[in-house]
Amino acid sequence: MRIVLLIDMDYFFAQIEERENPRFKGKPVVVGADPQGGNGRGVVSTANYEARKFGIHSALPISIAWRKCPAAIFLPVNMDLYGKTSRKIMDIVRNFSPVWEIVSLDEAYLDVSFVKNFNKAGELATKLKQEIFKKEKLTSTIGIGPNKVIAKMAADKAKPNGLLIVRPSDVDDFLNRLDAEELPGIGPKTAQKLLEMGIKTIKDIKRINKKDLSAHFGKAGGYIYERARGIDNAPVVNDDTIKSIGKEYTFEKDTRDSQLIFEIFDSLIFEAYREMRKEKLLAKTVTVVCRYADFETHTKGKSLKEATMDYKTVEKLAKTLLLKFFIEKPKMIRLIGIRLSVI
Ligand code: TTP
Ligand code: MG
Ligand code: MG
Repeated sequence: MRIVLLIDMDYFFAQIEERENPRFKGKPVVVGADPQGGNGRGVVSTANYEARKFGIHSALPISIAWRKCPAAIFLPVNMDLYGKTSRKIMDIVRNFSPVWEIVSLDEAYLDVSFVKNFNKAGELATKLKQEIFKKEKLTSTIGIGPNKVIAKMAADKAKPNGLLIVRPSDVDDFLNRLDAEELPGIGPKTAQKLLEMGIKTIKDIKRINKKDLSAHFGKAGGYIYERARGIDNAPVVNDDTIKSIGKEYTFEKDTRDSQLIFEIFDSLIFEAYREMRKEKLLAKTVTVVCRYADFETHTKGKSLKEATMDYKTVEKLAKTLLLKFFIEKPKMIRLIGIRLSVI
């Protein structure tokens, strides 16, 4: 059984502005393009909940936001500050599970299956919310479910400053009470098409078979079919794990036998290369690791000018790096490894 957690910061850009300027609290705040007295041409990045009461939301033309609430506090986007704050938050988030996936500046998934039950996951979530609030003075919302889609939907329902746990046994009830367009992947266009088919709720979607959904919506139809039933097998994966591939080998006996070492190394390069190919990735950086008999461990890496999938190029660079270890220290070798990374 999987337990997936989704954390999303509340009205992120606007909340940071409130934190920096406490006098904004309780007033409508809109972060985005310059409204220019109603003639501005850009859009709203986000608005705090007070401003949302006036119908102001992300992506709304700033001129319309101005008309809806000219008295709101309109602020420009301070991306440096939001980026810095995001990095600090994500440093906290990553400490709560080894399996994390950052989705955007204010949003991340954690696979917390290791806690074994949903109550414990809830306790972990409360701690995470508290730690972010203590260190960054910002509120967040967390959704917990048996997969990413349910976790995301739970967070959407619990906003702001909330925590909602949807246990596997609650999934059907949870979904049956929602409208079709609340299912991630169903945008306004798809929702409109569904409405024309007489489908308004997620419960209604389940009346249509997979073939018909696919006929209407192509590949998305299959996802809609599964998600309406609470099925989503997508793993929580961080970019680092997927974007680099490493292979290593520990010798049965510590050795300096160059023939043996380079023979093993050949097969490590080949295996890593083959996996890169399978993932359709290009190698940009080659890193070689060497652990000596006394466990002293060193790595040497070098980036190519351009990412490549040319075997000879990768092999040549990897072997040059390994050779350096050989020359540098006359110690016995315990382990060698190679890592190919896309950046
Ligand atoms: P969201 O998490 O979608 O929204 P939010 O944090 O402002 O509000 P909520 O409480 O509903 O989560 O987006 C995070 C930030 O990304 C948001 O503060 C501003 C930025 N953003 C844009 O600049 N444009 C957009 O269209 C959206 C959706 C977000
Ligand atoms: Mg948010
Ligand atoms: Mg978000």
